[in-house]
Amino acid sequence: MTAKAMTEKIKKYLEEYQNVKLDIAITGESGSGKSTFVNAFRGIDNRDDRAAPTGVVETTMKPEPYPHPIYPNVTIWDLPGVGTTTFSADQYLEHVEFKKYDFFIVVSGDRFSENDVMLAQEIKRMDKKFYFVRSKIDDNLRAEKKSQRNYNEKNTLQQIRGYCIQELEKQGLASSQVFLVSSFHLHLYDFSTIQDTMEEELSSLKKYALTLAFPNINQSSISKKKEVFRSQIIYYVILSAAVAVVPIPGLSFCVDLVVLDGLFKSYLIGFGLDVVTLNKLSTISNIPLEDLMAECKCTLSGQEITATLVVKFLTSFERMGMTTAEEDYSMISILGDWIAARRSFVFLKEFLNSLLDGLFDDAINVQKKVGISKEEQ
Ligand SMILES: Nc1nc2c(ncn2[C@@H]2O[C@H](COP(=O)(O)OP(=O)(O)OP(=O)(O)O)[C@@H](O)[C@H]2O)c(=O)[nH]1
Ligand SMILES: [Mg+2]
Repeated sequence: MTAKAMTEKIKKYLEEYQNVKLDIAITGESGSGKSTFVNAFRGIDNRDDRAAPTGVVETTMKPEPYPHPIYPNVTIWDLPGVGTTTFSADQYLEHVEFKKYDFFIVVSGDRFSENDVMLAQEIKRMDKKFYFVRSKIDDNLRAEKKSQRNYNEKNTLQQIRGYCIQELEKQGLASSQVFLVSSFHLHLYDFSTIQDTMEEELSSLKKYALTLAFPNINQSSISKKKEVFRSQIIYYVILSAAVAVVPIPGLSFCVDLVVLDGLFKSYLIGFGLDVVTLNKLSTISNIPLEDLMAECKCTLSGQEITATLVVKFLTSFERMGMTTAEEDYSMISILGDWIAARRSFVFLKEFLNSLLDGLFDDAINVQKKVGISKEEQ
């Protein structure tokens, strides 16, 4: 296979991953916190222009699509609660075109209603997945803390969970799993377990979409992103080294800067380390941008990616010591068209792995800084 044919094949393969559609439907009674959950899931504050309207609003009667701001192939749908329509559960599912969703999340801010249960049963009958989310947990814990002398968060959470499961059982839905969530503090309680549970039930393409779109709330969600990026390094190395023709002053070999520029941007955005996200995070958390930047050790974090910066970064990495790998070049059996790329191939592979490690550490440190300050409030 020629280098050109190989790169075409890889581009197609990567595009398939980038374009896979994931549609998540959020439903539940009026006022249960659906729209707030939709926004939180998309990493958007309720006050953001792109946010689903929340609070005292006229309830919409049809599903509203909210594309993920970074990965528009992932859409979170804000559905009207079945109780706010005149439909029965089966009519409702037809009305919202249930077939197009990969799964449903039924949100309740209090107890799960008869409507919620009927809907879940109907979703199950249609061979679709659903998850119960009990929202506004922060409110419950706050109230409980004020009224209980021997307050214990863990016990209170267990009580709420037990109560929800019991209620669902009473209404005919045995062995349901209920996730306790605060849409204002996704890093607390059960939100991260939702990711693990959903992933188990998705195909590898859709799992990929969910991993990238899932908010960066803790070490696990960020680490999953790193693994997704890492699994694709080899393809980007081939893309940027196989047919690279641009000699770069200061670098001992050629690479395709356009490919690397795009890749670096996608890493920064994925880890929440791009300029826009860090600025937003600073505003929401009330932590000065300089303090967030102080958590970042990687030269690229919080920077506008430009060709100049990419070259600067590559040359500094090469200068730092890629000398010992020289002998390893002979190990790579790349023939014909590929000969010219051997050096850049080895370098880029090591470089991208190291970059991901650095960005991962920065993302965790920024997250810790923001997470801790949220809990202190
Ligand atoms: N404390 C707390 N408040 C929440 C949470 N989720 C939602 N709320 C509040 O609950 C109220 C209703 O939230 P919405 O997201 O508008 O609820 P909805 O289900 O979309 O309501 P409708 O569109 O009218 O059906 C708002 O004032 C939210 O701020 C949460 O996790 N914690
Ligand atoms: Mg709403």
